Amino acid sequence: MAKLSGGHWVVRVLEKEGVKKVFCVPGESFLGVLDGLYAHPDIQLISARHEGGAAFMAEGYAKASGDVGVCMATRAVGAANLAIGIHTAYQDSTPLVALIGQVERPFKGKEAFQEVDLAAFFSHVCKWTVEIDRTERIPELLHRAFHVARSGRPGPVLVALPHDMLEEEAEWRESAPYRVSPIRPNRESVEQALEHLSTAERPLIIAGGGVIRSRATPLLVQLAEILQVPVVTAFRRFDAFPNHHPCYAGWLGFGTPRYLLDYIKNADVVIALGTRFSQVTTQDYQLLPSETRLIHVDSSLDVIGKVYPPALPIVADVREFLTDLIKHAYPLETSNRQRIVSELHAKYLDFSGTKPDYADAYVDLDGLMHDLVRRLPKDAMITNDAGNFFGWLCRYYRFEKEHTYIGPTSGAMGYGMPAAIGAKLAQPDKLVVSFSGDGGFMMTVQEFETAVRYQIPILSIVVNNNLYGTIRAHQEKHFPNRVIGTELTNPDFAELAKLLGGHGERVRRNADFLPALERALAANRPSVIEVLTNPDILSVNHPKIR
Ligand SMILES: Cc1ncc(C[n+]2csc(CCOP(=O)(O)OP(=O)(O)O)c2C)c(N)n1
Ligand SMILES: [Mg+2]
Repeated sequence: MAKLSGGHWVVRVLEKEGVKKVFCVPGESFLGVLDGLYAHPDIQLISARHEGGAAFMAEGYAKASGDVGVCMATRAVGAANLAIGIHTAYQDSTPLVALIGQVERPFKGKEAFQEVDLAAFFSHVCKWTVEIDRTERIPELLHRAFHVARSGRPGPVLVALPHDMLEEEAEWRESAPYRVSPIRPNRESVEQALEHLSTAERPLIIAGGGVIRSRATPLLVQLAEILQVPVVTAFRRFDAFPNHHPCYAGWLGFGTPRYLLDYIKNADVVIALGTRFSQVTTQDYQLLPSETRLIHVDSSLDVIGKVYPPALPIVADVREFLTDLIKHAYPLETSNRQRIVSELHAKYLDFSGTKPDYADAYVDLDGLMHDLVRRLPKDAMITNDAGNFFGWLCRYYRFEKEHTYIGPTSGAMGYGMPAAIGAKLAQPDKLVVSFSGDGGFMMTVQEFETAVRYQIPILSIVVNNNLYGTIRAHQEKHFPNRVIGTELTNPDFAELAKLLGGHGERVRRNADFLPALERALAANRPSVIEVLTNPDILSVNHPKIR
């Protein structure tokens, strides 16, 4: 039997799990794994400039590919930097395996160089954490890490790998990944759900991440059409349902319009598909009154009842559930429902309709969205940071196709551009565009160099108002005339992009945006379009300054 070092065992397991990309900042504590990757050129290593960027790349890659994302970092210092991406994967239910080099086994407990108990440190933001202490156990525990990351409600798993174990040799034994079949609902639950839905006066479907993950959107479209039920998407899950479809009623999040909240308050039956009912989706847990009959379908037992006690809890994969439900569903006498569906969709169209509001002294974001919605191909993938600029994207962009949106429900700034790098690696044929503010872009700007080095042609739109605008808006509302800590100065982002080896454009007025976009698209390399906007306009609902 051939002997292999621990580092090479790790890479063998990655290969068996079908891993194609690994994102890291290298460290001496996991040299053994890096050496294993050297011997496996089929797995591409992307070496980033900060572990936060590497983690966001892996998370965006996982969302865009439907596979498990893998990132690596070194001991406490690298792991601490990685934490923001791990937390994002946790809140976003994204399957992620983080491999962290750990101090040598004989030195443990002595507060060795960069020592921290990694498994304990990350236990609150991971589905599972484990430190592997014997080379022989690498296949068993690492396959399990992948299984835990992708099963039930997916999420991050942290695997700590002691430095010396990665260099110790042991005899290789064959191992294989295991996959659990998606959970089917029982027949009785499906019949009851259908009964509730069919007899409802004012029904509603809330589509969450579980719809996207299980690739169930086409089935959901069918169901909504047969039973004429309006569909809303959960926070930052816009692409769970085509936004131009006549059954689409809008989205839940910051700034959800009144017409939708009013309808939901009076809905008698709500069917929630693959959503954990986050604070933002539920409008601070105020969304559903106690009288609502809730049917909650989720692949995880833990999610059910966490926020709202359901009248009918169903632990099942969303796609399996919809497949079974549709088999039994029959068209109803639906004139009343048709009216509801078309009224809500008309209100959504009205709310999200763009206008060619162009300005000369700065870039008007309404006008910017008007141009973007028309120019970007429908299958372009969009990622974003947290920030005030997001209000415009959220309100006006129409996600018409599946798998076109990748956004953090964790609200992490700095996410957009590295997540776009990960998404582009997963979907090289698609145009991938990130949206950031000046504050968020600067948090992970160094990853633009990573995109240049690996020739990953993403496009980053940076909305510059020289402010941490969101916080400034909160400040002005809650503590008027007491502005502190929210003013920024910035470099010329277009020049910065060029210095880093990419393409850069700086746009000062709306008329110049589309030509700049065309040049950036034609450049076919990492590009930044900096958009200079008016710092006085701090909300999508702000009366404009002309
Ligand atoms: C990592 C992280 N740090 C802090 C925050 C809090 N926060 C939310 S939005 C925001 C300001 C964003 O500024 P910018 O990116 O310039 O966008 P703008 O709001 O100006 O459009 C801050 C600091 C956060 N969401 N994420
Ligand atoms: Mg800003």
